[in-house]
Amino acid sequence: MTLTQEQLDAFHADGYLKYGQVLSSEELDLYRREYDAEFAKANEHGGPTNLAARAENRGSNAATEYRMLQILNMCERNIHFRRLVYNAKILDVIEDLIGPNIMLFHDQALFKPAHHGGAVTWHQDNAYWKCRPANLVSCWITLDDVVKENGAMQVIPGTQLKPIWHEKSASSGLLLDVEKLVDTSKAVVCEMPAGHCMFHHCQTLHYTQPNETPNQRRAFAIHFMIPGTTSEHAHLKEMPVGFNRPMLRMRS
Ligand SMILES: O=C(O)CCC(=O)C(=O)O
Repeated sequence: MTLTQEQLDAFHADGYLKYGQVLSSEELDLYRREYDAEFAKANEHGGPTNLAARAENRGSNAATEYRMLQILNMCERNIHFRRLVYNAKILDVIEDLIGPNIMLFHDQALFKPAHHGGAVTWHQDNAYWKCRPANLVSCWITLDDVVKENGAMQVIPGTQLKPIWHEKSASSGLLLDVEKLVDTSKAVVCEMPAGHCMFHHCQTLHYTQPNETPNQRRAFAIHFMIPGTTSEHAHLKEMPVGFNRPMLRMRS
């Protein structure tokens, strides 16, 4: 066991765990360099996805004024990020949370540039993923110091216990912000230095605010599942092991 009983109980009660440092300063330098290089490459080839452009309920200039940039599956394009999804310190915690056999669901780099970083609106991950069993756990790693103002992760403790209905936009089919269903006075802000991480359950309601500060906010999320997990998107068939969904740890 890597987690203390207190940490385990806290995760099961609250649906998240602010953990601590996972990257040394040398690793941090490396990942920052590689992250920036991948975004530079993506910019040369049509640009990373701008999630802010999809935030329909944030006003019509969201796409031009705000950028919440995403590169999905860094592990497919960069050997260093491929290694990071196998990081033993992280997998030890994941093993305590979901068991000894661990598969990658996906990873993503989530970049809020300075001054114009877009929000990630309140949501439960599994409203998008529709996985069963709904026991996936994410590790969210900071590559910059994160405070509320530049987009630290905010969570509502205890919300992992119940899925909530996420309404879809009639025009685009995209899920809408569920802020109106959320008691945001209960939000906990996970401010952390660079190189630290927090874990959250796939039903924990979470949010990051727009970044209008002069400081960029680089983060990397790894989403873990157990083998045999199905998704409504895959017609409830088991998601197969593959290059983009490797087994990361097998003990039985
Ligand atoms: O990085 C962000 O701003 C949000 C990340 C997120 O929603 C997630 O990792 O599930």
